Amino acid sequence: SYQPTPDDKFTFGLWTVGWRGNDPFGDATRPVLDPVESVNRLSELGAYGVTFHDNDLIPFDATEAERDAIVKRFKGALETTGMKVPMATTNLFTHPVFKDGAFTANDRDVRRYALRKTIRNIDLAVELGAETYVAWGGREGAESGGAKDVRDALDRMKEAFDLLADYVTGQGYDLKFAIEPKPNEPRGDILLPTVGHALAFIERLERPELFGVNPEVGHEQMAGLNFPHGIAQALWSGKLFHIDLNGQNGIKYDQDLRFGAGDTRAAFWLVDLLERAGWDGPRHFDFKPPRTEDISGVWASAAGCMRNYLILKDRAAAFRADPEVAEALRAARLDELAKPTLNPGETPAALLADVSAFEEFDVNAAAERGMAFEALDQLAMDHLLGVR
Ligand code: GLT
Ligand code: MN
Ligand code: MN
Ligand code: MN
Repeated sequence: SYQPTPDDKFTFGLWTVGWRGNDPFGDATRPVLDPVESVNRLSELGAYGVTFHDNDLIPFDATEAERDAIVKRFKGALETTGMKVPMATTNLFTHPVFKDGAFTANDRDVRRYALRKTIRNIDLAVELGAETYVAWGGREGAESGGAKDVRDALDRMKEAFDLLADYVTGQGYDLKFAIEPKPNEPRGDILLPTVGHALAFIERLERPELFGVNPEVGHEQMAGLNFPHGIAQALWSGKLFHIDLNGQNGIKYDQDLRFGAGDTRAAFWLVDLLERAGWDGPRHFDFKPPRTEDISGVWASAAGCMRNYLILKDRAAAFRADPEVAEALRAARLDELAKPTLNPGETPAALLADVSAFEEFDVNAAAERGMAFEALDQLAMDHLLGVR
Protein backbone atom coordinates (compact mmCIF):
# COMPACT_ATOMS: atom_id res chain seq x y z
CA SER A 1 0.00 0.00 0.00
CA TYR A 2 3.02 2.24 0.57
CA GLN A 3 0.91 4.63 2.62
CA PRO A 4 3.20 6.76 4.83
CA THR A 5 2.48 7.34 8.51
CA PRO A 6 4.27 9.56 11.06
CA ASP A 7 6.16 6.44 12.25
CA ASP A 8 8.08 6.57 8.97
CA LYS A 9 9.51 9.93 10.12
CA PHE A 10 9.17 11.69 6.77
CA THR A 11 9.88 15.42 6.96
CA PHE A 12 9.84 18.21 4.40
CA GLY A 13 11.45 21.63 4.26
CA LEU A 14 8.87 24.41 4.06
CA TRP A 15 10.99 25.74 1.19
CA THR A 16 10.45 22.56 -0.86
CA VAL A 17 6.69 22.47 -1.39
CA GLY A 18 6.79 26.25 -0.95
CA TRP A 19 9.18 26.80 -3.87
CA ARG A 20 7.37 29.00 -6.36
CA GLY A 21 9.27 27.82 -9.42
CA ASN A 22 11.44 30.89 -9.95
CA ASP A 23 14.75 29.98 -11.60
CA PRO A 24 17.59 32.00 -13.20
CA PHE A 25 15.65 32.14 -16.49
CA GLY A 26 12.05 32.41 -15.42
CA ASP A 27 9.65 33.94 -12.97
CA ALA A 28 7.61 32.11 -10.37
CA THR A 29 4.95 29.81 -11.81
CA ARG A 30 3.10 29.23 -8.55
CA PRO A 31 1.55 31.49 -5.92
CA VAL A 32 2.89 31.92 -2.39
CA LEU A 33 2.11 28.91 -0.19
CA ASP A 34 1.12 29.57 3.41
CA PRO A 35 3.40 27.55 5.75
CA VAL A 36 0.34 26.59 7.79
CA GLU A 37 -1.24 25.14 4.65
CA SER A 38 1.98 23.16 4.07
CA VAL A 39 1.86 21.78 7.60
CA ASN A 40 -1.78 20.76 7.16
CA ARG A 41 -1.39 19.19 3.73
CA LEU A 42 1.84 17.34 4.56
CA SER A 43 0.23 16.01 7.72
CA GLU A 44 -2.72 14.72 5.67
CA LEU A 45 -0.27 13.01 3.31
CA GLY A 46 1.30 11.12 6.25
CA ALA A 47 4.40 13.17 7.04
CA TYR A 48 5.98 13.37 10.51
CA GLY A 49 7.09 16.97 10.43
CA VAL A 50 8.48 20.02 8.69
CA THR A 51 11.75 21.94 8.76
CA PHE A 52 12.36 25.57 7.95
CA HIS A 53 14.72 28.47 7.36
CA ASP A 54 13.97 31.53 9.48
CA ASN A 55 12.73 33.33 6.36
CA ASP A 56 10.56 30.46 5.10
CA LEU A 57 8.37 31.30 8.06
CA ILE A 58 9.17 34.88 8.98
CA PRO A 59 9.74 37.45 6.23
CA PHE A 60 13.22 39.02 6.31
CA ASP A 61 11.82 42.44 7.16
CA ALA A 62 9.06 41.40 9.62
CA THR A 63 8.61 43.49 12.77
CA GLU A 64 8.79 41.90 16.22
CA ALA A 65 5.01 41.93 16.49
CA GLU A 66 4.59 40.31 13.07
CA ARG A 67 7.17 37.70 13.99
CA ASP A 68 5.40 36.81 17.21
CA ALA A 69 2.04 36.49 15.47
CA ILE A 70 3.48 34.26 12.74
CA VAL A 71 5.22 31.97 15.23
CA LYS A 72 2.08 31.72 17.34
CA ARG A 73 -0.05 30.73 14.35
CA PHE A 74 2.57 28.23 13.15
CA LYS A 75 2.74 26.64 16.61
CA GLY A 76 -1.02 26.32 16.52
CA ALA A 77 -0.86 24.35 13.27
CA LEU A 78 1.83 22.08 14.74
CA GLU A 79 -0.29 21.44 17.81
CA THR A 80 -3.45 20.73 15.83
CA THR A 81 -1.75 18.29 13.46
CA GLY A 82 0.86 16.81 15.81
CA MET A 83 3.53 17.67 13.24
CA LYS A 84 7.09 18.02 14.60
CA VAL A 85 9.99 20.35 13.73
CA PRO A 86 13.09 18.15 14.14
CA MET A 87 15.40 20.53 12.26
CA ALA A 88 15.73 24.20 11.38
CA THR A 89 18.29 26.31 9.55
CA THR A 90 19.16 29.88 8.60
CA ASN A 91 18.69 31.61 5.29
CA LEU A 92 22.16 33.08 4.71
CA PHE A 93 21.89 33.17 0.95
CA THR A 94 18.81 35.00 -0.44
CA HIS A 95 19.32 38.60 0.65
CA PRO A 96 21.90 40.53 -1.41
CA VAL A 97 23.84 41.28 1.79
CA PHE A 98 25.06 37.65 1.59
CA LYS A 99 26.29 37.89 -2.01
CA ASP A 100 29.87 37.18 -0.89
CA GLY A 101 28.92 34.74 1.82
CA ALA A 102 27.87 34.90 5.45
CA PHE A 103 30.32 33.24 7.89
CA THR A 104 33.11 33.70 5.33
CA ALA A 105 32.12 36.97 3.68
CA ASN A 106 35.14 39.20 3.20
CA ASP A 107 33.24 41.96 5.02
CA ARG A 108 33.53 41.53 8.79
CA ASP A 109 30.26 43.34 9.54
CA VAL A 110 28.38 40.90 7.29
CA ARG A 111 29.94 37.98 9.19
CA ARG A 112 28.85 39.44 12.55
CA TYR A 113 25.33 40.03 11.21
CA ALA A 114 25.18 36.43 9.91
CA LEU A 115 26.09 35.10 13.36
CA ARG A 116 23.39 37.20 15.02
CA LYS A 117 20.78 36.10 12.44
CA THR A 118 21.72 32.47 13.03
CA ILE A 119 21.63 32.71 16.84
CA ARG A 120 18.22 34.35 16.66
CA ASN A 121 16.82 31.43 14.69
CA ILE A 122 18.59 28.85 16.87
CA ASP A 123 16.56 30.20 19.79
CA LEU A 124 13.35 29.72 17.79
CA ALA A 125 14.43 26.27 16.57
CA VAL A 126 14.93 25.09 20.16
CA GLU A 127 11.63 26.64 21.20
CA LEU A 128 9.93 24.56 18.49
CA GLY A 129 11.66 21.36 19.62
CA ALA A 130 14.38 21.02 16.97
CA GLU A 131 17.34 18.77 17.80
CA THR A 132 19.36 19.47 14.68
CA TYR A 133 20.48 22.75 13.18
CA VAL A 134 21.56 22.58 9.55
CA ALA A 135 24.19 24.85 8.06
CA TRP A 136 24.29 25.00 4.29
CA GLY A 137 26.91 27.51 3.20
CA GLY A 138 25.57 28.10 -0.28
CA ARG A 139 27.13 31.56 -0.61
CA GLU A 140 30.41 30.64 1.09
CA GLY A 141 32.71 30.44 -1.90
CA ALA A 142 33.97 32.30 -4.94
CA GLU A 143 33.87 32.66 -8.70
CA SER A 144 37.53 33.60 -9.10
CA GLY A 145 40.83 32.66 -7.50
CA GLY A 146 41.88 36.00 -6.03
CA ALA A 147 38.49 36.76 -4.50
CA LYS A 148 38.79 34.44 -1.51
CA ASP A 149 41.78 33.37 0.55
CA VAL A 150 40.42 29.92 1.28
CA ARG A 151 42.68 29.33 4.29
CA ASP A 152 41.48 32.56 5.91
CA ALA A 153 37.91 31.71 4.96
CA LEU A 154 38.20 28.33 6.68
CA ASP A 155 39.53 30.11 9.78
CA ARG A 156 36.42 32.32 9.73
CA MET A 157 34.15 29.30 9.16
CA LYS A 158 35.72 27.56 12.15
CA GLU A 159 35.39 30.72 14.21
CA ALA A 160 31.67 30.90 13.38
CA PHE A 161 30.95 27.27 14.24
CA ASP A 162 33.03 27.42 17.43
CA LEU A 163 31.05 30.49 18.52
CA LEU A 164 27.71 28.82 17.72
CA ALA A 165 28.75 25.70 19.63
CA ASP A 166 29.74 27.86 22.61
CA TYR A 167 26.38 29.56 22.43
CA VAL A 168 24.24 26.42 22.43
CA THR A 169 26.40 24.87 25.16
CA GLY A 170 26.10 28.00 27.30
CA GLN A 171 22.34 28.02 26.83
CA GLY A 172 22.13 24.35 27.77
CA TYR A 173 20.42 23.58 24.45
CA ASP A 174 20.15 19.98 23.28
CA LEU A 175 21.02 20.89 19.72
CA LYS A 176 23.58 19.56 17.26
CA PHE A 177 24.79 21.04 14.01
CA ALA A 178 24.73 19.31 10.63
CA ILE A 179 26.89 20.85 7.93
CA GLU A 180 25.50 20.42 4.40
CA PRO A 181 28.09 20.13 1.64
CA LYS A 182 27.54 21.22 -1.97
CA PRO A 183 30.18 21.58 -4.69
CA ASN A 184 28.80 24.63 -6.53
CA GLU A 185 25.60 26.63 -7.24
CA PRO A 186 24.89 29.34 -6.38
CA ARG A 187 28.63 30.12 -5.99
CA GLY A 188 31.02 29.03 -8.73
CA ASP A 189 32.82 26.95 -6.11
CA ILE A 190 31.49 26.45 -2.59
CA LEU A 191 33.64 25.78 0.48
CA LEU A 192 33.25 22.34 2.08
CA PRO A 193 32.13 20.95 -1.31
CA THR A 194 31.64 17.28 -0.37
CA VAL A 195 30.90 15.04 2.60
CA GLY A 196 34.60 14.20 2.82
CA HIS A 197 35.66 17.86 3.01
CA ALA A 198 33.07 18.52 5.72
CA LEU A 199 34.09 15.48 7.81
CA ALA A 200 37.72 16.62 7.76
CA PHE A 201 36.76 20.21 8.65
CA ILE A 202 34.65 19.08 11.63
CA GLU A 203 37.68 17.46 13.26
CA ARG A 204 39.35 20.89 13.39
CA LEU A 205 36.53 22.43 15.45
CA GLU A 206 36.73 23.02 19.22
CA ARG A 207 33.65 20.92 19.94
CA PRO A 208 33.62 18.37 17.12
CA GLU A 209 31.13 16.21 19.01
CA LEU A 210 28.43 18.81 18.33
CA PHE A 211 28.95 18.65 14.55
CA GLY A 212 28.00 16.15 11.89
CA VAL A 213 26.92 16.28 8.27
CA ASN A 214 23.65 16.72 6.39
CA PRO A 215 24.47 15.18 3.00
CA GLU A 216 22.08 15.76 0.08
CA VAL A 217 21.71 13.09 -2.60
CA GLY A 218 21.96 15.51 -5.54
CA HIS A 219 24.84 17.53 -4.12
CA GLU A 220 27.24 14.60 -4.01
CA GLN A 221 26.00 13.39 -7.39
CA MET A 222 26.67 16.85 -8.87
CA ALA A 223 30.31 16.08 -8.05
CA GLY A 224 30.04 12.64 -9.65
CA LEU A 225 30.34 10.91 -6.29
CA ASN A 226 28.66 7.74 -5.04
CA PHE A 227 26.08 8.96 -2.52
CA PRO A 228 25.58 5.68 -0.60
CA HIS A 229 29.36 5.45 -0.19
CA GLY A 230 29.47 8.97 1.27
CA ILE A 231 26.62 8.12 3.64
CA ALA A 232 28.36 4.89 4.64
CA GLN A 233 31.48 6.85 5.57
CA ALA A 234 29.44 9.43 7.50
CA LEU A 235 27.73 6.59 9.42
CA TRP A 236 31.06 4.85 10.01
CA SER A 237 32.39 8.13 11.46
CA GLY A 238 29.32 8.57 13.68
CA LYS A 239 28.65 11.82 11.82
CA LEU A 240 25.40 11.29 9.95
CA PHE A 241 23.28 13.81 11.87
CA HIS A 242 20.65 14.48 9.20
CA ILE A 243 20.01 13.69 5.52
CA ASP A 244 18.50 15.51 2.51
CA LEU A 245 16.76 13.06 0.18
CA ASN A 246 16.06 13.99 -3.42
CA GLY A 247 16.90 12.97 -7.00
CA GLN A 248 19.52 14.02 -9.53
CA ASN A 249 20.49 12.89 -13.04
CA GLY A 250 24.26 12.99 -13.05
CA ILE A 251 26.67 15.89 -13.17
CA LYS A 252 24.68 19.02 -13.98
CA TYR A 253 22.83 21.82 -12.18
CA ASP A 254 21.16 20.99 -8.86
CA GLN A 255 17.94 19.30 -9.96
CA ASP A 256 16.30 18.61 -6.59
CA LEU A 257 13.98 16.05 -8.17
CA ARG A 258 11.62 14.11 -5.94
CA PHE A 259 13.27 11.22 -4.09
CA GLY A 260 13.55 8.09 -6.25
CA ALA A 261 13.70 10.04 -9.51
CA GLY A 262 17.14 10.47 -11.05
CA ASP A 263 19.58 7.72 -10.06
CA THR A 264 17.10 5.12 -8.82
CA ARG A 265 19.78 2.47 -8.36
CA ALA A 266 21.70 4.75 -6.00
CA ALA A 267 18.41 5.45 -4.20
CA PHE A 268 17.86 1.69 -3.76
CA TRP A 269 21.30 1.18 -2.23
CA LEU A 270 20.85 4.28 -0.07
CA VAL A 271 17.59 3.04 1.42
CA ASP A 272 19.11 -0.42 1.86
CA LEU A 273 22.00 1.19 3.77
CA LEU A 274 19.89 3.49 5.95
CA GLU A 275 17.51 0.70 6.91
CA ARG A 276 20.24 -1.85 7.60
CA ALA A 277 22.14 0.73 9.66
CA GLY A 278 19.02 1.35 11.75
CA TRP A 279 19.00 5.07 10.91
CA ASP A 280 16.37 6.48 13.26
CA GLY A 281 16.56 10.13 12.31
CA PRO A 282 14.08 11.85 10.03
CA ARG A 283 13.87 10.91 6.35
CA HIS A 284 14.01 14.50 5.20
CA PHE A 285 13.07 15.49 1.67
CA ASP A 286 14.81 18.49 0.14
CA PHE A 287 13.36 18.55 -3.36
CA LYS A 288 11.77 21.05 -5.70
CA PRO A 289 8.50 20.13 -7.38
CA PRO A 290 9.26 21.11 -11.01
CA ARG A 291 7.99 24.55 -12.03
CA THR A 292 5.74 22.85 -14.60
CA GLU A 293 3.48 21.77 -11.72
CA ASP A 294 0.51 23.55 -10.23
CA ILE A 295 -0.29 23.13 -6.55
CA SER A 296 -1.85 19.70 -7.01
CA GLY A 297 1.35 18.64 -8.79
CA VAL A 298 3.29 19.89 -5.76
CA TRP A 299 1.39 17.53 -3.45
CA ALA A 300 1.71 14.68 -5.97
CA SER A 301 5.47 15.28 -6.00
CA ALA A 302 5.68 15.34 -2.18
CA ALA A 303 3.58 12.16 -1.92
CA GLY A 304 5.87 10.57 -4.54
CA CYS A 305 8.96 11.20 -2.37
CA MET A 306 7.44 9.22 0.51
CA ARG A 307 5.93 6.53 -1.69
CA ASN A 308 9.26 5.95 -3.45
CA TYR A 309 11.08 5.66 -0.13
CA LEU A 310 8.59 3.05 1.07
CA ILE A 311 8.74 1.12 -2.23
CA LEU A 312 12.53 1.08 -2.12
CA LYS A 313 12.46 0.04 1.55
CA ASP A 314 10.18 -2.85 0.62
CA ARG A 315 12.36 -3.83 -2.36
CA ALA A 316 15.57 -3.65 -0.30
CA ALA A 317 14.04 -5.80 2.45
CA ALA A 318 12.95 -8.37 -0.15
CA PHE A 319 16.48 -8.37 -1.59
CA ARG A 320 18.02 -8.99 1.85
CA ALA A 321 15.48 -11.72 2.70
CA ASP A 322 15.98 -13.68 -0.54
CA PRO A 323 17.90 -16.96 0.09
CA GLU A 324 19.44 -16.71 -3.39
CA VAL A 325 20.78 -13.30 -2.44
CA ALA A 326 22.28 -14.76 0.74
CA GLU A 327 23.98 -17.38 -1.43
CA ALA A 328 25.18 -14.72 -3.90
CA LEU A 329 26.58 -12.62 -1.04
CA ARG A 330 28.56 -15.63 0.17
CA ALA A 331 29.75 -16.32 -3.37
CA ALA A 332 30.95 -12.71 -3.50
CA ARG A 333 32.67 -13.17 -0.10
CA LEU A 334 31.02 -10.28 1.75
CA ASP A 335 31.31 -12.45 4.87
CA GLU A 336 35.09 -12.52 4.43
CA LEU A 337 35.26 -8.72 4.18
CA ALA A 338 33.55 -8.58 7.56
CA LYS A 339 36.37 -10.61 9.15
CA PRO A 340 39.48 -8.82 10.46
CA THR A 341 42.52 -9.29 8.25
CA LEU A 342 44.71 -10.17 11.23
CA ASN A 343 44.13 -12.86 13.85
CA PRO A 344 43.24 -11.64 17.34
CA GLY A 345 46.39 -10.12 18.85
CA GLU A 346 48.46 -10.81 15.73
CA THR A 347 51.56 -8.62 15.59
CA PRO A 348 53.51 -7.38 12.55
CA ALA A 349 56.16 -10.01 13.44
CA ALA A 350 53.55 -12.79 13.43
CA LEU A 351 52.29 -11.66 10.04
CA LEU A 352 55.87 -11.65 8.73
CA ALA A 353 56.35 -15.19 10.12
CA ASP A 354 53.22 -16.50 8.35
CA VAL A 355 54.57 -18.16 5.20
CA SER A 356 51.02 -18.84 3.96
CA ALA A 357 50.51 -15.06 3.71
CA PHE A 358 53.37 -14.53 1.28
CA GLU A 359 55.98 -17.17 0.53
CA GLU A 360 53.41 -19.93 -0.05
CA PHE A 361 50.52 -17.71 -1.16
CA ASP A 362 49.32 -18.79 -4.60
CA VAL A 363 49.02 -15.37 -6.22
CA ASN A 364 47.93 -16.76 -9.59
CA ALA A 365 45.18 -18.93 -8.12
CA ALA A 366 43.84 -15.97 -6.15
CA ALA A 367 44.03 -13.76 -9.24
CA GLU A 368 41.96 -16.28 -11.20
CA ARG A 369 39.02 -16.25 -8.76
CA GLY A 370 35.98 -14.40 -10.07
CA MET A 371 34.18 -12.12 -7.65
CA ALA A 372 30.62 -13.08 -8.75
CA PHE A 373 29.44 -9.48 -8.39
CA GLU A 374 27.44 -9.42 -11.61
CA ALA A 375 25.10 -12.22 -10.51
CA LEU A 376 24.63 -10.44 -7.17
CA ASP A 377 23.89 -7.13 -8.85
CA GLN A 378 21.39 -8.70 -11.23
CA LEU A 379 19.49 -10.09 -8.24
CA ALA A 380 19.40 -6.54 -6.88
CA MET A 381 18.11 -5.26 -10.22
CA ASP A 382 15.43 -7.95 -10.31
CA HIS A 383 14.27 -6.93 -6.85
CA LEU A 384 14.46 -3.22 -7.63
CA LEU A 385 12.46 -3.66 -10.84
CA GLY A 386 9.91 -5.83 -9.03
CA VAL A 387 10.31 -9.00 -11.09
CA ARG A 388 11.38 -11.22 -8.14
C1 GLT B 1 18.57 25.46 -0.26
C2 GLT B 1 19.60 24.43 -0.60
C3 GLT B 1 19.35 23.17 0.12
C4 GLT B 1 19.62 23.30 1.58
C5 GLT B 1 18.69 24.19 2.27
C6 GLT B 1 19.18 24.44 3.66
S1 GLT B 1 18.28 25.60 1.41
O1 GLT B 1 17.37 25.18 -0.89
O2 GLT B 1 19.56 24.22 -2.00
O3 GLT B 1 20.11 22.11 -0.38
O4 GLT B 1 19.44 22.05 2.18
O5 GLT B 1 19.70 25.70 3.82
MN1 MN C 1 19.64 20.36 0.94
MN1 MN D 1 19.93 20.41 -4.00
MN1 MN E 1 18.57 22.86 -2.91
